[in-house]
Amino acid sequence: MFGNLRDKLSKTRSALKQRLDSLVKSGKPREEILDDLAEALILADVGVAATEKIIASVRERTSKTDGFPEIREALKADLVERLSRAAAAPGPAAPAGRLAVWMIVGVNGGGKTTTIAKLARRFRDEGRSVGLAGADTFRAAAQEQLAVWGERLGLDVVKGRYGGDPASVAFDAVHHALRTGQDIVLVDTAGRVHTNANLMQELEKIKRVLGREVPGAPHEILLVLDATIGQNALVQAREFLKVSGITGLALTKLDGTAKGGIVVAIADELSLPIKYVGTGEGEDDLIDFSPAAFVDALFE
Ligand SMILES: Nc1nc2c(ncn2[C@@H]2O[C@H](COP(=O)(O)OP(=O)(O)OP(=O)(O)O)[C@@H](O)[C@H]2O)c(=O)[nH]1
Ligand SMILES: [Mg+2]
Repeated sequence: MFGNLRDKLSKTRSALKQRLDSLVKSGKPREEILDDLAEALILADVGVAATEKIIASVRERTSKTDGFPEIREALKADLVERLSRAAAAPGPAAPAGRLAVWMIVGVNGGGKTTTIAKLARRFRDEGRSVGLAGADTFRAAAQEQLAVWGERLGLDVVKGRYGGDPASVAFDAVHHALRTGQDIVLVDTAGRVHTNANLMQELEKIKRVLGREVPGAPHEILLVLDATIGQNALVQAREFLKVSGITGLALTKLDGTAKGGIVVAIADELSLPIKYVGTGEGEDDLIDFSPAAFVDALFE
């Protein structure tokens, strides 16, 4: 899994590595190294705010040395701690032996439906009975896309009518799950409706209906963010934080970007745990996020 992540992060890694390697050879004084390091982090999309904090921390940790290897180790240690703080936030209570309901939210094209397929495949392989709910009724093709995944994975999909009420699809899906003894239902949602305000209202309504029908539901609300859009992912995240009760993040398309530093920016700014990382379009391209493995994969 670690090797896989390392391969998938090759674009980010090689961009960062090039800059760090040139620092090693440069023999520059400490202050210049720290300046260059800040620039490298910003170019990797760590963002200005997080970069300033990281550099301050590296400065403190290495106050007695000029050596680049020490600075590099201090950087790695800071990143692991920074990412771990977000990862350590408490997760949702898992209802043992009862139906679990997860809602997946995020901007259109971010990777919600694909992430649902990946999660479904994983839960199915663990022996859990999984249902899918197509509560994205805004886009005509959305139901079809989920249905294709359902067929491929051999799972029931409760679909809605194009233009229909997404909350009623969620209602139908949980009742189908309760009737058939499913263990977990993954609810796909729209990434775009007529306005953002409508979308947030719609998501709140789905949430409300789920909570009314199943105690404690939704047990997890995963916000899916596309890592390739860099700092815009943060802008999108702030918008979705208007939906109350988001329990964690899934960052997608880490395989396709040279700017994996966005992971650090997101962890630093949002106090939400990064739970999953998407590393491809396939159903098994999903990794549990681990701060240490991520940082190792970046610097290996
Ligand atoms: N390379 C790569 N592509 C991904 C990943 N996750 C999703 N994609 C691709 O991104 C595109 C959009 O993914 P979807 O899952 O349809 O996104 P969505 O959020 O459901 O989009 P809407 O239904 O329009 O709101 C598809 O082409 C996916 O194959 C990933 O981790 N890596
Ligand atoms: Mg979708």
